Amino acid sequence: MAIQAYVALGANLANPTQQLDAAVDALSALAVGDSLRVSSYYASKPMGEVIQPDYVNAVAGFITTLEPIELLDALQFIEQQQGRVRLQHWGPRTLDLDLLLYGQQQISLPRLTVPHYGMKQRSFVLIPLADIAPTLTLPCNTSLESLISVTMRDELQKLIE
Ligand code: ROI
Repeated sequence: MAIQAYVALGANLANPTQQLDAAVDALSALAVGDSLRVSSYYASKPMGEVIQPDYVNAVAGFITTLEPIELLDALQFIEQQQGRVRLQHWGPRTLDLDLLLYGQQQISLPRLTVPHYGMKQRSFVLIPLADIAPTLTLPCNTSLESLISVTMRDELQKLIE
């Protein structure tokens, strides 16, 4: 089965833009044909209480034949290849790859919750997602467009088209 998946990318250490470029290269190997689409890159202020550098965020979408857990394993492998170490919960990282959506499936496993639990509130996920999937509807039947508020646009700064 070929499924449309969306992945959020985030980095705030060790040249974040380069981290995202390398991650996009690695993700293209998971995509069927030339199905990979990547949003603009955005600078965003860190969410959460931890004092840390600003993030660079983006979203990638692609068609994949991997099962959800296989895809999660592949994403975690890419994170590790790019030197991710988990120092602190909600702390800085070289690369974070979160599986946002896997077709219209709702998945609840010990290692994996899809749709991603925080995505509906996060400007740095919704706005890049809308770059590549403006008419998307989530599995809960909510349109992506209806989740994006005007103020969310002010929270992000577009870096690269
Ligand atoms: N804040 C921003 N702006 N972008 C992220 O990708 C991000 N990721 C996180 C936490 C620490 C919650 N904050 C973030 O994991």
